[in-house]
Amino acid sequence: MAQWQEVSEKSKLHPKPVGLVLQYGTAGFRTNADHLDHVMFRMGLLATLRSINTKAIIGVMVTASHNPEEDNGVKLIDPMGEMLTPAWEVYATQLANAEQDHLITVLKDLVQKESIDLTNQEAEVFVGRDTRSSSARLSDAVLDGVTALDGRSKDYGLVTTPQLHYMVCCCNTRGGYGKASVEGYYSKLSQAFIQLTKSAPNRTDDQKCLLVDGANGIGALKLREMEPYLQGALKVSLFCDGTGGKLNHQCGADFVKVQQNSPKGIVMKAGERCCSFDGDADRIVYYYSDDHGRFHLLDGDKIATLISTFLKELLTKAGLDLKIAVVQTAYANGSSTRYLEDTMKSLSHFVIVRCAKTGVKHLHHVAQEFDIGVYFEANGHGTVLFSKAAEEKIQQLCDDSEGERQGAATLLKNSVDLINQTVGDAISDMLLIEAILAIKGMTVQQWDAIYTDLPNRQLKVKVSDRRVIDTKDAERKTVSPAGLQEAIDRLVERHQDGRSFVRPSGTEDVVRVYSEAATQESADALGHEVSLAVYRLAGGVGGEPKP
Ligand code: G16
Repeated sequence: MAQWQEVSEKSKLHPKPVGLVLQYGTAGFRTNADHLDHVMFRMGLLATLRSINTKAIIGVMVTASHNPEEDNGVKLIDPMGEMLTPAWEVYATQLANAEQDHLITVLKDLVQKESIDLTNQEAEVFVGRDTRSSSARLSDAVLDGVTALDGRSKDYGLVTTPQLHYMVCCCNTRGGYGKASVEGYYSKLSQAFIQLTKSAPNRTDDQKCLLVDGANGIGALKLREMEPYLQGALKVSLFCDGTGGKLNHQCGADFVKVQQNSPKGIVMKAGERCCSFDGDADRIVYYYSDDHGRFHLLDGDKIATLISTFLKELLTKAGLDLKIAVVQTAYANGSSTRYLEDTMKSLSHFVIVRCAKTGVKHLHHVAQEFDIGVYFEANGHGTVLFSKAAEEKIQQLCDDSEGERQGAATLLKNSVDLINQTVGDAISDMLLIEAILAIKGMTVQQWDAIYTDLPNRQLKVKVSDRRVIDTKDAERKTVSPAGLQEAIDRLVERHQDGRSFVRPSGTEDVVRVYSEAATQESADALGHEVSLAVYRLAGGVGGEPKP
């Protein structure tokens, strides 16, 4: 077929470094940007085939999110704005790793397995990119891949990852989810936010102020663009806005969460509400500094607690019997799980709690099982899903009820409109949190006081091949290498309220170690001891971890 000939010729312009092997990870491919040109071209091919296969628009986002500036990566978006389905992750890995002379065979294999008819088929791919210096040329490589298979493409240029997810969903629902443009996104979210905050009419200017760390990335650009749409309902002071500093360097949600400290150089007044986005604006964490200058972090667990409590209270007021669940990962602080499972129940705010593997794709999937699924990773990546039936019931109640019930139903309806249900979205999450705090008349300190986090620590260990670590039970236990879980169990026993697990990262070449315990000293010691066990039993490199 002439088409294969053309793909083969064009792919030579995007040569694969011989022998390079990459794995589709937690959120797509991710590595140093210099090694990704062929991957991008091939993901353009893959997205085109997926588009034919699903008869829908597919998205390709060029970003390495929280990773350093010199890395890059790609996230693939399925028709309803969700992450690429797992079966196709396997094809993506096969394509990315095929040597040049084997590429067409792998493509033909995929076409045959998925029974894709390439004759007279329409395909369309949306492409977006973050602010990394390598992103423009890498997104050109994606576009080349789409063209090679005669697909159509639309280049959205600089957008946040959640904005591209939103565009894909809007188009595939023929506008049902909203207007597929950045203006459509800004209008939809701003309107919902303005409506919600009307229920909190007496907010002072001080209460409307929020300090936002844009991680020197795309989130900063887009939030600045959005500000006029908010019509003063939120007063944002933006720092790390990309005008000076380096992307994700000593700033951003990942830095703040892992270091448990504020971004370098930020001046926070005591009690001031602050938040940080990550490099592609799909994660958010909040924090403040108290009267004694102590830093307080409100991570994804606190966010999930705030949102699920708010929704549960509204459901009760509206008299709606909808099943609400909170989905967490092994990283969820033990105190948060206890609060959700026990304290909320005792307050008659019963929610179901589930644990999924790391990666929003896993949490999203579990959250879909419920009428309302609130999912958040502790690192601040998450959103809320409403089933179609739940949305219809909420709408019906808005139309048919009156008084307090209608008031609650309207707040629920505006919340549905404010939430980006396709994927975790720092801007949408930020607005929802701000609206909830305003409506409940809550300060950041009062929110923080809902429960007290157990002290915890996250560490990284370098090993020669992180794939030697295999896990089970939503990553809470290791099954290999032999003896590692037993070692962790023995170490955990020595610490009051101790808990620890290890897992290979799917975005960086490291093994992640998590530990928590009754005191910070104990959590730190446990983290170090477990890191040493990983280093010794899983082929550590570069010297033993230091305390
Ligand atoms: C990605 C995923 C998240 C995950 C994070 C870290 O975030 O989307 O779900 O928690 O990586 O994953 P890992 O521990 O496997 O490296 P982002 O914001 O970097 O795209």
